Amino acid sequence: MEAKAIEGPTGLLMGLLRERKRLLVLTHANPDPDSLASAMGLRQLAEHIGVPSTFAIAGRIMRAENREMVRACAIETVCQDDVDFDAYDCIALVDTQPGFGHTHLPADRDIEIVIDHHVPPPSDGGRSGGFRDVRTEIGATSSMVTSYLIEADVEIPKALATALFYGIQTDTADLSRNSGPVDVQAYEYLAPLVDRVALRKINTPQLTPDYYRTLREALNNVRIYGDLVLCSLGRIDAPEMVAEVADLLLRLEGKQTVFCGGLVGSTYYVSLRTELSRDAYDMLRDALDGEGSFGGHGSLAGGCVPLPDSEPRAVKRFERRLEKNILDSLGLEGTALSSFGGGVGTSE
Ligand SMILES: [Mn+2]
Repeated sequence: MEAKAIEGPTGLLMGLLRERKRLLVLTHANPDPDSLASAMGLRQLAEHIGVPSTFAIAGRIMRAENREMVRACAIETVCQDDVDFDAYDCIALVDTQPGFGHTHLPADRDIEIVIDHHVPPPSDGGRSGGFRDVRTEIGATSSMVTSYLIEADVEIPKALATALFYGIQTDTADLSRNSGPVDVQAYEYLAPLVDRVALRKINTPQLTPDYYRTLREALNNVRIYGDLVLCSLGRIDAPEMVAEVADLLLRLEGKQTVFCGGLVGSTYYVSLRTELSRDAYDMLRDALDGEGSFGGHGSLAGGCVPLPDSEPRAVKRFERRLEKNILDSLGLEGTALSSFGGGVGTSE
């Protein structure tokens, strides 16, 4: 009996993969659960077709949850610097697109497969070709990859189901934000396949003393203006920490917007969370005022600015400028400054 032809993006992607010998899967420099799971899922699809593949990452996986995910789901990665790109006749990019600042790609190679849910950058440098599936109405790339696997009738092992499920969970806050029907369908399909014990371990990993030291530092440096919370983490090991602390501070009673920043090497990372009706992307663009690169939508945004001088005084100057831009853009100039302990001055 002849197999039913698969239509839409899944059919196109499978058609392309069938004509390739070896696939290299890449993502952005600081892989998050959605990107890790998407890469793993795409490799499963390639394997189903008989195409061997490799997943390479340019940065490091730092966040404790993500490291536990890599361990618990047995996600195989290699360092992108060690990859011989000529050994692959097909390159895929998941959860990001050519042209994003945090995405490092080999020079002179087309990215044949692009699967993502972020708003495209102003230019991709003419580098994507072949298969491009970018749908901004979808909450997680993992949902898109799951839909390919469902349509292609590929078996999803426990570890992969757990990874994809966690990818959707983290990018959509359990389907509570930025999500649509494709996310719901994938989430419900995966739910019975998930390794619940592994998932709990990923959600509550062991944390290092450094983590608590950074957190203490962060909490000592909270600056509150009205319903806005600003927090400077100083020098940190992992960019993910700014997002994590931002999430934590957004839960502070009566607060609606959080900006959190920290220095990794000589790059200043910022993370923004808001419950206001204004788009987080627009707010971060105003705050950075033309510096660095950034992305986001809805209630979340993040970005980074390479600093020419990362000496403490220069960083302080940069933070003061950022703070002024944020206060200006939110109309909070002159508002009293306070911390957890009460008033400590004004913004002027
Ligand atoms: Mn994502």
